[in-house]
Amino acid sequence: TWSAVPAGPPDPILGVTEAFKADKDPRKINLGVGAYRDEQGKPYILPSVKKAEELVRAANPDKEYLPITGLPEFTKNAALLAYGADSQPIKQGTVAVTQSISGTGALRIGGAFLARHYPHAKAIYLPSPTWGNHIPLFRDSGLEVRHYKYFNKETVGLDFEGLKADLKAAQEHSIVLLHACAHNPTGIDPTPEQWREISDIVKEKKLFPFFDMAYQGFASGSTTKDAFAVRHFVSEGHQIALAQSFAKNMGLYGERVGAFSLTTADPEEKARVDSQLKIVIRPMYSNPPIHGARIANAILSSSELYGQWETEVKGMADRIISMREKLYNMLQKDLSTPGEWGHIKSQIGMFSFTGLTPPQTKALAEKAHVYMTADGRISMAGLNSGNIEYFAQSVDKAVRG
Ligand code: PLP
Ligand code: TYF
Repeated sequence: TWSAVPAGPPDPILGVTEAFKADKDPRKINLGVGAYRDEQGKPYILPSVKKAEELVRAANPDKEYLPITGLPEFTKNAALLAYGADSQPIKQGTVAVTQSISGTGALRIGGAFLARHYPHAKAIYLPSPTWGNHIPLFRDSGLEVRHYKYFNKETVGLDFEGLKADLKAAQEHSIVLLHACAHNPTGIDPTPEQWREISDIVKEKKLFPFFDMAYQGFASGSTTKDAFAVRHFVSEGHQIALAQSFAKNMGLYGERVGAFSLTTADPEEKARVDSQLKIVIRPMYSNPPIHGARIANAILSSSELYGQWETEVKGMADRIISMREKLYNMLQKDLSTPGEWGHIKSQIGMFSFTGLTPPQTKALAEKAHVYMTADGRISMAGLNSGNIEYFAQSVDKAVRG
């Protein structure tokens, strides 16, 4: 029956982990997948998450099905975290929100909803480059995927002129996907001033902004600062779509906690959109998992746990920032590695786009047992004081060839 099914390629990101696992060298380092590691290189369960989980367990809750759109207290609090208590749609009760299977599931609900109900051309513009999964995800949702310029190879920075030109040339009413903060894979975000300009262009061209916020709190250490772009667009009167993930900022990766929301014109429109979100979700997976949403909600609904969580997110962000500083000093100053390495310090979030070439990343894997994606992206969280020196020396050797 399946004789005509061709073997598919491995996932470019998750495939790196496979290669890492197969390597038996004790010096090996995995900088492929974007998952936080602590100073010992171990997965990190946030103490606030542990406490929240204890609270959930102590309440001895049942395991009944959630409603189609998930745990209502959780989705209310998730929207509040993203939009802020002062936002008009929150105050007016016009945010249509549903729980989702983490950020990926939120994007997919959004893609499916737009493919079915967006009244204009079903084209979505993605930044180039973008998170690899965006492309098949939106294509499989039934949207036509297009691209806008984002990265400037020469400056290892934002190609802001290219971005503006591409958005200005985009077909009116197209959908435009924006990484809310900590752009994956480049680690380069627009400045607040640039976000204001982007918002103006999006308005002028009547584009529909779809924000992917997978790293709120993780970029700067502040959930408020990282929500700037989303909140600015909303305050400028844009209606937006928003995908939220609690994988990184709460370390709830495998629990699959997320939310998808749309801001609507009024409560009556919200009710209609809510009803159609249910109709999109019901035949996909019926209803979302309950445990992680309870944990996230225990944190978001308690001022004490919330405060602790904010400190812990900042701790993760700060450790990554200190690794950037160290790596920059080692390459630029101690080793005088050929090239300019300032971008390692200025980039933000989970990743650094190093500028290493595919042959160099291949050599790093084969000769130094250092694993990263072929585009030269490294997960900064995979570095710690125990392996950063070996990493810097290996990069130095690879660059010198
Ligand atoms: N969007 C971006 C830009 C990401 O980097 C990620 C995870 O790496 C996601 C969405 C979704 O991740 P998850 O489905 O685990 O929340
Ligand atoms: O490292 C990245 O960019 C992500 C990580 O279900 C990831 O691809 C891994 C698994 C998953 C979602 C994201």
